[in-house]
Amino acid sequence: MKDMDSALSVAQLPAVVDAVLAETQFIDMHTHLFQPALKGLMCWGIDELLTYHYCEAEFFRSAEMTPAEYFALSKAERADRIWTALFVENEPVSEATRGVIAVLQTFGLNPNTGDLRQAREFFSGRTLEQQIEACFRMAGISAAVMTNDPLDGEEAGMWKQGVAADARFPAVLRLDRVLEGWEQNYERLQQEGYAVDRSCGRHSSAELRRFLADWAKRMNPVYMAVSLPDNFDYTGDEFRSHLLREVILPACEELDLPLSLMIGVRRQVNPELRLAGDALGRADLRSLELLCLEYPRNRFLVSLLSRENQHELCVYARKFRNLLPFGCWWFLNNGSIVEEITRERLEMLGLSFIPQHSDARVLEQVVYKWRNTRRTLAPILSESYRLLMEDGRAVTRAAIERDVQRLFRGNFEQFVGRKI
Ligand code: RAT
Ligand code: ZN
Repeated sequence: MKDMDSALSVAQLPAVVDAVLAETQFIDMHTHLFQPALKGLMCWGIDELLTYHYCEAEFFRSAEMTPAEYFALSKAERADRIWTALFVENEPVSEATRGVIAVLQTFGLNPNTGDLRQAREFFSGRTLEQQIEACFRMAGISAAVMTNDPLDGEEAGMWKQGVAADARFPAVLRLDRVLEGWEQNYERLQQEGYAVDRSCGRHSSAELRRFLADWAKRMNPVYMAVSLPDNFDYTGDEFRSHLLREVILPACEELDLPLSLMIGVRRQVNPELRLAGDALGRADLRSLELLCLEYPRNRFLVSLLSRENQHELCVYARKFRNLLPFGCWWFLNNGSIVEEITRERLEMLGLSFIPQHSDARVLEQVVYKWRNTRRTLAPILSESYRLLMEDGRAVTRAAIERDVQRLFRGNFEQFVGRKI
């Protein structure tokens, strides 16, 4: 028998699982990174890493400075303040701050320094292309799926001039400004030649579908996406339910695109903190149930922000094959919680889910975020195979490879109907 096909012993499991996780190129199916052709949108380098809003939220807990004072500073000054408060005057033990240390170490930079001179010098000597190549290689990813907003003036302008596809960065048509900000945005659509009105009646809905079809043609997205609040209620007669029913779901069906629903965010509970000012709440998943039931020809990629919703999500995924749970999103992306959620999903769904996405906003974050994911996942997978072996099944390296491929590539590719 070949090595790949021979049954592993329990003692061999951890090393084989580690190796397979390390060798498999993952698809990062939700990020806020941008392909280089979308000039100036990709964030990278030490100042961006330090001013990541996950770090900013922690900064305001440790520093005297008010948010207003902080946001009046330049980006480099903000990064300096965060470095001093969270990395010099404290040990950076949180997930987000430890991530910065991991990035510095990966690029051979001193993580114990009092200032950012060495790091700044290093990053300013790199090109974006070099950095993409290095980060993808070190993160073990082959693609980072973008988040593309057709109503962001700067980004939309570039798409309209034509952006050549970049296989490393598949696009996603993000609909928050359409679905959550209709009142503020419908006039923009009018200016662009779509005959929509405020109440989005019948003719207007058709025009909005035309808008989505035009953008889908431009971006060739792998899915459409929207984030929704904890109190999202599809069962009632909310305006956003009307838009979903009349516009978004029919458009997704017609264009054969899944819809990603990220539910549970409470935007701007503390507006002073800007991007760091959002919180979360537990959602009522009856709305999700209804969507999956009423739209069997639509496919839903779903991530929920509340830890308390995770078990229910698994139960719903067992009822509806058009629902694919993904990732441990934002406030859930911490080792202890990822571990709990992933165990639960493996126990309830087998291999039919996507364990994680990075949500990276800064290029180098893919390095530490995927390192953390592999580190957390390795013992969980080993333990699942150990139990399986104890219960009588022979497990081979080839089987583990097939499973890891499915979790981190195959499930996504199959759901979006495209090879990435
Ligand atoms: O995780 C984040 O960075 C959040 O600010 C959000 O962008 C969230 O991931 C989202 O996609 O809405
Ligand atoms: Zn995101």
